[in-house]
Amino acid sequence: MRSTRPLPPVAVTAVDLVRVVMPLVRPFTTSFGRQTVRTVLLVRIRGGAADDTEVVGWGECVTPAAPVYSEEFTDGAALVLRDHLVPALLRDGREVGAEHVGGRLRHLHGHRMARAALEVAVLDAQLRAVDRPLADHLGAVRDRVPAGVSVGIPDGGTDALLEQVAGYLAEGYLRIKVKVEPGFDVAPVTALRGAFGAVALQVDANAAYDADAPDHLAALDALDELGLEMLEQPFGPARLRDHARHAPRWRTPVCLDESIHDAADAADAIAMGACRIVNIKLGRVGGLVEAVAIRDRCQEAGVPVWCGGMLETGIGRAANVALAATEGFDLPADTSASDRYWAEDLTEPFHLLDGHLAVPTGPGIGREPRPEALRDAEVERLSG
Ligand code: OSB
Ligand code: MG
Repeated sequence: MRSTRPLPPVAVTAVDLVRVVMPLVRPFTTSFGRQTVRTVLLVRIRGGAADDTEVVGWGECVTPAAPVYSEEFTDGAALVLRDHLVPALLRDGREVGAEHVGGRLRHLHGHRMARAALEVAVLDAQLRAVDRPLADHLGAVRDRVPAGVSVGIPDGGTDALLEQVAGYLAEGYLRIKVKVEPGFDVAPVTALRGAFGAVALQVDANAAYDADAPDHLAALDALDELGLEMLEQPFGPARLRDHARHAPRWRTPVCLDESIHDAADAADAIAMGACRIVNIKLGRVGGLVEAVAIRDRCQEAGVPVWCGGMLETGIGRAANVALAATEGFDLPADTSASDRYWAEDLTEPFHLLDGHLAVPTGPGIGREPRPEALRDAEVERLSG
């Protein structure tokens, strides 16, 4: 990270897992399934700052309830945090900094979303202890980030999609991302182009297409005619060669999401010609350190990046918005306003102002759960 001033560690007294059930304002359907609620897993770090004052830090684990987007899922994340990640973090003493999440956990494989939640919680506590905002720590170059919106496959088909997109455009979102799958792709996206003209439009297939199925390829070729900003993750996460095989035929840049777990993946994908844009989600890649490393690797290669989302509450979104405020994140992010997801966010809400979200200015991530929202939440104490 860019910060020049090193952060003092925090003396951890407790790590808690807090689960909160949050109903979405509307179902969110992708090629991998339909979600109506999010069971949000929060990591809360409690500890002492250098001057012995109490500090608390928060991180959101972005796992879905089931292993549908990647191998990770919420119950698995809770177990690996409890039995492996937190014990490894505290093994060599209770004085902990965010860099230890990379160091002391290096021998453990995978579980990047769980790891990221722990990293952000530790960093949040450290930053609060010195009264410094995360965006400053990351070297933010803007105080607001351009916001896009990711629109699920609606129960009501194309008509419902047109209505939802009209609403989001009226609210001021700067670009629209539509979820597609075989059978719901060319027709609805053509209808959107017809209805809304030259709006910034892109699609996300969440790996639903088969690179050897002629009907799937015909649909992707037809989407390529629609002037999209990008085509996100048409093929499987491990299918870099499939992306490299088909991408050169398309004018539309391919953006990879599920395929990119670290900076080396990004370098490989770019070198192979598998993508021309990278979606960076700090959960998917194991935290902010790796997210920034991917950004740097993409910048060296002249590949644009943008900040993706996983239907976060205000806790996760606060970290995303700080990341999206840094150099290189010039494309609109999947960081929408709180009311796109929740009737009531867990934190003070994020609002859309002139198509942008304001970067939090408070210490740490700049957001914390409202006490009422946590009152009935389940808490599992991991240590201390
Ligand atoms: O592929 O970008 C994705 C949500 C859950 C899982 C995967 C994805 C998404 C989104 C939502 O597109 C983005 C958001 O948080 O608004
Ligand atoms: Mg995606």
